[in-house]
Formats: sequence, C-alpha cells, structure tokens
Amino acid sequence: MPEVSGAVREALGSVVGTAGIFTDPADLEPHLVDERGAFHGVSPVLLKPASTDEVAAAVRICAEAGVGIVPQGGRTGLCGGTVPVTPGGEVLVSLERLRRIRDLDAQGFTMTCEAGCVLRTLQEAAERAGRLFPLSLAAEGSCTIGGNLATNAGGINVLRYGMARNLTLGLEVILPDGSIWDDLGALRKDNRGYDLKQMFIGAEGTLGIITAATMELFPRPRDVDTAFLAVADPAAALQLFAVAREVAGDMIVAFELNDRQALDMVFRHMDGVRDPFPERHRWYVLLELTAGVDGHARAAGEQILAEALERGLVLDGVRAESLAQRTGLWRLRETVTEAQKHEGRSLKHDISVPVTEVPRFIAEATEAIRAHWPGYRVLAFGHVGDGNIHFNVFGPPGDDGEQLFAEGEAIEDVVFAIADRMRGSFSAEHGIGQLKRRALRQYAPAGSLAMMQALKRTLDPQGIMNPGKVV
Ligand code: FAD
Ligand code: 2HG
Ligand code: ZN
Repeated sequence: MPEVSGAVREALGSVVGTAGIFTDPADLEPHLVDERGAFHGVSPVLLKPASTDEVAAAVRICAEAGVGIVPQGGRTGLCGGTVPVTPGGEVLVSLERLRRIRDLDAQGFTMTCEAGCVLRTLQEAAERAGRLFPLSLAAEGSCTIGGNLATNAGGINVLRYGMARNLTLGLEVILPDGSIWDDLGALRKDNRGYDLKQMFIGAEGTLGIITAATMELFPRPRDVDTAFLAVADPAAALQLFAVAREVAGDMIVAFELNDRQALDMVFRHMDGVRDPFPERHRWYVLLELTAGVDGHARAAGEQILAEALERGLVLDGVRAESLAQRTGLWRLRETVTEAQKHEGRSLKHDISVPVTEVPRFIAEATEAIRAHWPGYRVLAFGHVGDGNIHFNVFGPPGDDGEQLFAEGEAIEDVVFAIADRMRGSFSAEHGIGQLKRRALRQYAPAGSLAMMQALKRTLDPQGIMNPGKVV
C-alpha cells in the first residue's frame, strides 16, 4: 500500500474543506487506538466528510492513488476494526458529521438516517415519534448506526427484534471505486435477485462505506416488566427461560445471564449500584417482558415468577416497580463491560452455541481454563436467550496482562474448540476486526473464507477498504 502523498492529502482537503481534514497528531491520536487500548496504529490524515457526496469523492481519490481507507463510527468496536495497519498508507474516514435523520415515517414504521447518527439519538427520535427503535447495547451513547451495521451489532433485544441486519430495509453505500450504491427504501418485500445490502452488513468496512440506512421501527410497548432473578446455575437459567417462553412467548425482549464475579466487579468499580438481594448468589438472570396492552407484561411476569419459584428454579427475585428501579437493575448488567476495564486486562471470547448447550459450554470451558491455567479468573455472562455467552478470562492475581496475553492464543484455542465442537461460533456479535482473523481462518465453516475472499476481490480488487481486517 503506497504512502498517502502530499498531493493526495491536498486533493482530499479540497473535497472536504478545512473543517473536514485533520493532520495534527493530537487530533488523530484518539482515532488511532481502539476502545480497549489493545491496538495502536499510525495514519497521516483523518477526514470528517459532511455528506455522502464528500465521502464518495474522497474514496475516489484514495482509489486512484491506491491508498487504504479506514471507516470509523463511534470507535466502540471490540475487535480493533477502526485501527489502521499500514503505517502511513491509510486514510481515516470518520462518519461522525453525517448525522442527519433524513426521514422518519411514523405511519410506515421506518426511519432513514445517516451513518454517523449515534444510536441513542435514533432511539430518542423514534420515541419522540411514538415509535421504538429496538437496537440497544451498553455502548449506545457513543456507537453509531453505521458502526452498528458494519458490525451487525446484537445487544440486549435480539431475542424479540433480531440483530442489526434484521432491522435494515435499505442501505446507501460508497463502493471501493467511489461510486454511490443507493439501495435506500422502505420495502419489506423485495426479491429482485440477491439481497446485496446484507453483504455490507457485518463486513466491518471491508467492502464499502455505509453512509445511510433505512431502519425498521416498532410500536412502543405500553407495559414493561423487568425482573432480576437469582438462579442456582446456567442449567436452571435455561429451564427458567423455557418457562418464560411458555408463559410469555414473544413478550420476552431480553433474557440475560450474569455471574456473581461480574456483579462483584460492578460493585467494586461502578457508582449507583446495589445488590438487590440480602444474600449472595452465584448466578442471576435479567428478564424483561413488554406488551402493547396495559398489564399484560406484568401479569406474565408474575406468573413466570410464581411457576419458577414453585419449581425451585428461582432462589430469589425482584421485579422493578418504577422506572428508577428498572434502570438500576439494568445497570447491574450494562456496566459489566466498563467494570471489567477497571479490573484489568482480559481476553474476550464472544461465543454462541445452540441455546441448549449453554450450560455445558460454560461448565466445560470454565473447567478447561481451571485445569490448564490455575488462578486465572473466568466471567461468563451475556445474551443467553440467544445462546451468546461472553466468556472472558482474566490473568492470575497481580498479572498486568503480560502473562495472560502471552497465553492468549492457547486460551482462545481451548475455548473456541469447545464452542466449535458444539457447532458454535467464536464471534457471535463482536465481529472479526484484527483480533479474530486467526480464528476466522481456523474456525469458519469450510469454504466460507474462500467465498469471502472472492467477494472481497470482486468488490475491492485493490484491497483498499479497511485493509488487514476480517479476510
Ligand atoms: P466502530 O467501532 O467505529 O467501527 C466498528 C467497525 O465498523 C470497524 O471495522 C469500522 O471500520 C467499521 N465501520 C464503522 N462505521 C462504518 C461505516 N459507516 N461504514 C462501513 N464500516 C464502518 N456489540 C454488540 O454487538 N453487542 C453488544 O451488546 C455490545 N456491547 C458493547 C458494550 C460496550 C461497553 C462496548 C464498548 C462495546 C459493545 N459492543 C457491543 C461493541 C460495539 O459497540 C459495537 O460493535 C458497535 O456496533 C460499534 O459501533 P461503532 O459506531 O462504535 O463502530
Ligand atoms: C455486552 O453484552 C457486550 O455487554 C460486551 O457485548 C461484552 O464485555 C464483554 O465482553
Ligand atoms: Zn454482548
């Protein structure tokens, strides 16, 4: 990849204007490191284009010069996808100034928004229009819809509403040659050949830059029931999940597992949190139900709790009686990632397995870590209703990450092999970025990587779109 020359920089500057180009190292610094401080890169220039046309013109210049392009949204990604890998040869393109909601059609339940819109602002805009935009994750105050689509983000409401790709009706994408592919639209049915927008969703900026999207909206629930329940183990959590589904069916929006060690980290490092129970328990479930009819979610929540207590599946439980209590219960789950950062360095494994395998996966993977690396700590929590477990490993006491990272690949191999045996995935929702490329080569289904590489070569023959990521 050639270096970004002075002439290229000048041409880019003439496209985005002085407000849209940055070359001062102090301005670039925060854009050259990932959320977790694990990856650092080098780049001579950061662009902040203000429109789709400006993004397209900038990509055309980079394509002609053969230099790399790294799209950036809120930079909350957990796999190093926004960090350049070729010193001097990649232009950073932040979408943060593309933050217009172009259209919100409350009657049609759709919203067309630009890639740099922060997820929370979209949720709030939908709310103001009396609608729900259900994509929700702990980084929602900083992550952007462009980044959510590029990583096919999951989060806490996947059970009911699906992942980012399931909420997407249309996309506008700048292709690697700088042309604009406009597939925006609010069609729920469209079988004109391949569903091409899905190629760009989850591609982490390796096939093009998403500049806008049409997203699906939903009715706002009128009744919400949130419960925090102590359970003996993940097997009991799964039995509880089955009871909850029998009683509440599609009313379930979230079924999250939390382990005590994760909770202890939250209590150690976060403000405004408290244990809802007088006694310590080993495992917890956060269950949320919503309904369009007043009282239905609460009634279902009561029945689930009654049946679960009677069958001995729940050891203790609280149900939120107010919005403040609901927020407090969610804080116990949503601050786990932040709390882990304060605790020290860790290895993240974002596993999914068939839902019924969750207890066996947690037991086997935990045992394997204990056996091979005594003294290392394991956290297992996450979106267990989707079969998605965040299985994170901390090093031995006193380790600053050095020992843990030296063992990183060996630990990954042990954990991923267990998931693989269960026909699981080593990346349920966080993607590949730079971090999981080795795993993709090893654990992608046979033939998948070759197809991905063929697609990449076809759309991006020069390999300029987010080099060194995914494939
Ligand atoms: P970035 O981090 O800026 O970018 C991510 C990738 O997408 C990069 O490869 C980048 O090059 C590419 N990209 C960004 N914008 C574009 C664009 N417009 N066009 C093309 N490519 C682009 N993820 C989940 O799935 N579920 C969770 O529950 C979850 N919880 C999280 C909680 C915390 C506290 C944190 C820090 C992260 C969490 N994440 C979660 C990961 C992260 O928030 C998501 O991956 C999010 O979707 C990334 O959005 P972003 O705007 O920050 O993207
Ligand atoms: C979550 O579910 C995120 O909170 C991050 O996906 C998980 O910290 C993690 O490993
Ligand atoms: Zn998650």
